[in-house]
Amino acid sequence: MTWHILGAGSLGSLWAARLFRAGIPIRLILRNQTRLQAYSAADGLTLVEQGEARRYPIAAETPETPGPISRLLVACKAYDAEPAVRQLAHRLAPGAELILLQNGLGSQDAVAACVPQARCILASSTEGAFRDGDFRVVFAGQGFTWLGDPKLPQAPAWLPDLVRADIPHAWTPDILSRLWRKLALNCAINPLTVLHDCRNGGLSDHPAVVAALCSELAELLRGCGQPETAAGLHAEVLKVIQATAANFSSMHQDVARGRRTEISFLLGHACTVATQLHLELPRLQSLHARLTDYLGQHGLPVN
Ligand code: NAD
Ligand code: KPL
Repeated sequence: MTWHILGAGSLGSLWAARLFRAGIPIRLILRNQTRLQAYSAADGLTLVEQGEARRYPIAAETPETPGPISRLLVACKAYDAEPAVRQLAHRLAPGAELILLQNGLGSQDAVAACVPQARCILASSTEGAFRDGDFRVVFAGQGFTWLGDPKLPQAPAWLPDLVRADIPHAWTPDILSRLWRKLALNCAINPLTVLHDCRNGGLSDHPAVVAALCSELAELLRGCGQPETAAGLHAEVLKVIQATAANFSSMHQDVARGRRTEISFLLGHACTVATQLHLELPRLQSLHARLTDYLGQHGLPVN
């Protein structure tokens, strides 16, 4: 069965190249005719691994191309996922499955609500990729992808495709815990690196602030029914700060490049859920307000 890949950016291209070279039928869905023409001119998608670039002539189309879609990998940013899927809703075949690669939380529910006829499988990935040219992606960091469906524990039939394509992954009955854990890590680290304009390791100079944030995030996690993630959060955040000390967080990189962040699906989502649960988390709320101000002052969207 053909995989359609919506979004030929960093992660979408990384998945596309590996599926394609494993002989699995795939088609890229690009935004419009202009992007399709640019893609044709580029003669395919280029993936750079360990300094070596290879081009893959993967078939591509636009959302307007007719034909049913049974398996859709949604590889857009969280803020683009719902509108991008909405324009394909009429093409989804009965029993269609969507794999949602978005970081954070909130976008997955929005997508599921606009295509109630489809099964939505959620993913949480620690793989790293970035674009260094049009339709050219660098595989920057080996990682792992957790996949799961909070509504249905049964694994999908296509997992062997990922084995063939050498995409490190596992099916988990508890994907929401994985997503909450990553969201909490991102909330404890990324906004502070933006506000202090520092690498992750720079947060070692602010131990009390990190500890206080972790305490509020742990309260939020307990409120969301994630007590195990809450218990180890502070220690894990310190471990990640140390292990990634030399790196700039993804949010810092977005801001430095003048790109829209996924704030609404990370810190924004955490604050929204806290309000829904009637939790008072003043440090989290104040961090959100400071980050929002900062983004606004730098001419970036605040949602
Ligand atoms: P990206 O910006 O590199 O790619 C997104 C692509 O989606 C872009 O090419 C964009 O043009 C395309 N797109 C948006 N709307 C579209 C539409 N309507 N039709 C067709 N294409 C459309 O983003 P990314 O870095 O690949 O991130 C995707 C998601 O994966 C994010 O939520 C991110 O947080 C998560 N993630 C990324 C990485 C990484 O290393 N890049 C790692 C883990 C998780
Ligand atoms: O995922 C991250 C990011 O930069 O987005 C880490 C490295 C965990 C920092 O929060």
